[in-house]
Amino acid sequence: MLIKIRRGWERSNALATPEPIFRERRALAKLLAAGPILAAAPFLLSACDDAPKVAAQPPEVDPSAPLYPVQQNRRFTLDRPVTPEKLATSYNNYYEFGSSKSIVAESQALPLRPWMVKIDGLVEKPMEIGVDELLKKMPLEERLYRHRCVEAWSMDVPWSGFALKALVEFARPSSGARYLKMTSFQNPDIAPGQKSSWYPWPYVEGVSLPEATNELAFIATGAYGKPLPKQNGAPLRLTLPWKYGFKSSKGLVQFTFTDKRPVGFWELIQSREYGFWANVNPQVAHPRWSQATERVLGTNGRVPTRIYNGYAEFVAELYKDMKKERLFV
Ligand SMILES: Nc1nc2c(c(=O)[nH]1)N[C@H]1C(S)=C(S)[C@@H](COP(=O)(O)O)O[C@H]1N2
Ligand SMILES: [Mo]
Repeated sequence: MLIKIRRGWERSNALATPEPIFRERRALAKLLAAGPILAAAPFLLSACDDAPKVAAQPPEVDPSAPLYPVQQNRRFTLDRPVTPEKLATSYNNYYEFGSSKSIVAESQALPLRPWMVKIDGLVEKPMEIGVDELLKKMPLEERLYRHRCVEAWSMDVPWSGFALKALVEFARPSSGARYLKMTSFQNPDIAPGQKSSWYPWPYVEGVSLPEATNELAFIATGAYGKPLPKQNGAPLRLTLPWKYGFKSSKGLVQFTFTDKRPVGFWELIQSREYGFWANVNPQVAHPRWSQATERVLGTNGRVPTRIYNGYAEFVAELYKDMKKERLFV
């Protein structure tokens, strides 16, 4: 008898939107659709029993929760398993909340609403738009992407969100725009890392316009079939899977179209080690370590790193006439 054994990536596809999550989210969507009174009902009821007569605090509900899960776009899939959710959402880089990998607790202080997004610079009409309004206008989908940190670890994540290209089209840049600069939130009152004036806050990153409109460039608004956790960059997080992870900014509040190449947060600190292009290349070592291999979160041992992190067919064309640029730092 022929027994079909599922390959690793098929299993990971199934894992991307597990059925229990589907059901849970649908139930929540119904509850929220019933209006604020019903949604708050479980908490009101608890005031009628013998519990202390202090109004119970309802848990913070992300108003975007009913949007998820979204349909997976199978053009973007993986040849290795999805990283366990627990790992991808607890091993983080988010210097606003500290320089260790454990910033989950600290990042919960970030208020997600109201969250205003500025679109400005060389555009037809500068604007400011609330994130929920923006989400309504963007075509949400799920994509499975690799993520390769410049520190030589990697993970594989089912992101939800929209193509950065859709936001560029919505912004209607003028003909002089050549770069897109993206700025993260600044609020030292809640982000302890931002109290250190040694860092050039806020976190800034940028891409060329051809990169921004490449189909791979993505804004993550969710992960694992749910709204994005704060520690992973909610409510808006850039995802550029062919570049080192520091290019994928979290907590975005501003998209500025410009004719000048933006200088990134890490580039400003140490341009010898962190450049503008920062494309993944196993043959170009970081000044202090090799980039030939990577540690995949949740596995033992190391695997070879791939040129453009495995996405050469999507992006190599972008750089064919740029031999003089430092493309891989
Ligand atoms: N605003 C902001 N964005 C950021 C960072 C940061 O410190 N601040 N770290 C970057 C780095 S180095 C990496 S590897 C990824 C980590 O994303 P993760 O925590 O979801 O794995 O976020 C990137 N985006
Ligand atoms: Mo990173």
